Amino acid sequence: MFKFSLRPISRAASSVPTNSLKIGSFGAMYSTKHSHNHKFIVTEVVGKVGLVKLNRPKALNALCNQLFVELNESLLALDNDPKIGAVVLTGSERAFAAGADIVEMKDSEFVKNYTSGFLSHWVHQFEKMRKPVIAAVNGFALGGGCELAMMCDIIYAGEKAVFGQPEIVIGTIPGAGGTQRLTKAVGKSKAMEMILTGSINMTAQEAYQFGLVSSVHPVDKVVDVAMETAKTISNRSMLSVQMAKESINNSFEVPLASGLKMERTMFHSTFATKDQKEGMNAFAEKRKPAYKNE
Ligand code: CO8
Repeated sequence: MFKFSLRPISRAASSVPTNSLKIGSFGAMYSTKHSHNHKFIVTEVVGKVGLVKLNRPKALNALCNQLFVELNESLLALDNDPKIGAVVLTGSERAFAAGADIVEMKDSEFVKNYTSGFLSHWVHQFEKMRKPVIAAVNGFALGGGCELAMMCDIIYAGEKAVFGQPEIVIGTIPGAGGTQRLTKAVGKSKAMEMILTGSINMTAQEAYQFGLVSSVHPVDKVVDVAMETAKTISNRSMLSVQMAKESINNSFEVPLASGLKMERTMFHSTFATKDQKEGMNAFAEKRKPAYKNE
């Protein structure tokens, strides 16, 4: 069974001092306060934003077990860090992720998959994330890579991004949300077409037209855009952000009346926070709110 230990980013970072680090060719130098290098991911903290980059270039960021162990470790640390408001997840310009590692899983058997809960422990941390995660997708987002992007709360695409669920080509089907989240995002007909043919041909523009991604940007700008959105979110009340995220995600789980009821209860709850008082008083006093996440 998969296990990972929590290593706070800030503590781990002290052994890897980085003043200024350019990741890929984003076109921007990010000042970093913290940095923690794993084998297959690179994590930075920029202000209140955690930036996690998948870093397995030779295999187009194919999602192997070790990569997911590291990703989960990093996400857990960021989710538990009170100084972090949002997370950006990205890959390289060539690939966000080309899917689960086919070589690693090709000899796996049903009994082992079933008893070990294969995949569920990979995605568990994502599904528990309280803080928003924004995907900045360049290049291939295929199979588990497309599913990983769809686990995020917002997706931005670089103009050469390609989305697809090609599992059917290799004799299997999507296993981490492709048949569910993709269908909800793009509708039945498009999801059927993508999943049943396995074609790797949904362009960034098409993904935008179908509502899979929020917007499309030049390749070297998409991470900057994601970082900017993450920064904006990080300056809101974290309480309100997390309640809003929870309420939106709840809409996928429950009938409308239940969703509206939960939303209203959450809305009422915000009036128990100091941040609500601060936000509304700041508006009335024509100043910027200074949230304390209380
Ligand atoms: N697994 C393992 N290795 C991969 C993968 C992969 N998914 N994708 C690419 N690679 C490796 C290639 O084997 C190659 O390695 P090497 O240089 O050692 O031969 C290297 O990456 C570069 O790939 P290519 O030479 O093939 O590069 P091309 O530009 O010619 O083609 C493609 C790029 C089109 C992306 C092609 O590599 C491809 O089709 N890859 C497989 C895509 C795929 O089928 N993905 C779905 C996998 S199944 C899956 O994801 C199930 C989801 C389970 C849930 C996951 C949890 C989130």
